[in-house]
Amino acid sequence: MRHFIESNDLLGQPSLLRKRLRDDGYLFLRNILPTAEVLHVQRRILEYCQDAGWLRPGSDLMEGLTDHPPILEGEPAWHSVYAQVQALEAFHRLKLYDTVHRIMEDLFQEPVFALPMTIARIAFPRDNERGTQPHQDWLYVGGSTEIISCWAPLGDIPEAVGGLRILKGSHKAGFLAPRPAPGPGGNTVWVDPSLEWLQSDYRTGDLLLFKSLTVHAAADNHTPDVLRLSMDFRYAGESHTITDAWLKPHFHWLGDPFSWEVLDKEWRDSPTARYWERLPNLKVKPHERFGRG
Ligand SMILES: O=C(O)CCC(=O)C(=O)O
Repeated sequence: MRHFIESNDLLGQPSLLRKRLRDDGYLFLRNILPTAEVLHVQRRILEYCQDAGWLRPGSDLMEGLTDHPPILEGEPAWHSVYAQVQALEAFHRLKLYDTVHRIMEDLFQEPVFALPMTIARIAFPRDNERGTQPHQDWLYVGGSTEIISCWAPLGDIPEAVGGLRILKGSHKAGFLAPRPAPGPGGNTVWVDPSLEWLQSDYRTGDLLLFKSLTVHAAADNHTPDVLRLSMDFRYAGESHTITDAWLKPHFHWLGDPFSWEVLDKEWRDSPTARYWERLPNLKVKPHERFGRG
């Protein structure tokens, strides 16, 4: 598997950063998110997994080792763990970190905002056939095709554990018709065999950015027992239109507890809560074909 090009050397050179994103459809940046905060979120999520009996008894919490049969996003056994993750202020705060915001302003060349819906992934080993299949985010996100997706490991993710892979240059094929597939999101698309999949090991603090039309997928987890924890969120420039579903929490279609009223009640007064209601120029339209994230 070929590795991502690291783009840290282009930080501070916005036009080169924009050109690389335009050319390759992704940017891979090391050491962007604050390590201590990422590790804090990772620890909390692993505690929820441990309380649910998903971790191997007696193992070190931060190793994230599981001997539990795989549980897929959306299954009933997953709801209560995920509701705790979604109620964590520190989890939602990570996307609002200054450094990320500044990079996005360089890319959009205007004020930017993070879409409120923020997604955590708890991907089990021994479940590769139900991993996230190749897809484009635009199917789920809608709105402007310029919206940028961000994917971040919650803790180190060695190559053997997987993470996300990117089909370099795939954004240039336009929107690809989806067809049903197993795994998160429930859809897949055609993969141009002339294009190359890229991957990397991920370290705490790394950030992978990609375009809404860039095809990406989960990389297989080759370990028998390591959970893969990650988060993904999206940014738009203020002149870009987003869809209303992305103002709501992930899995809001299930109703409570996946509503802001329930999730942010402990941190309703923090700047992380409902920041989008304070943005004067938000352009929102209905999502014509809402898919799950
Ligand atoms: O982490 C995953 O398995 C899926 C992530 C994804 O599809 C995304 O970030 O858009």
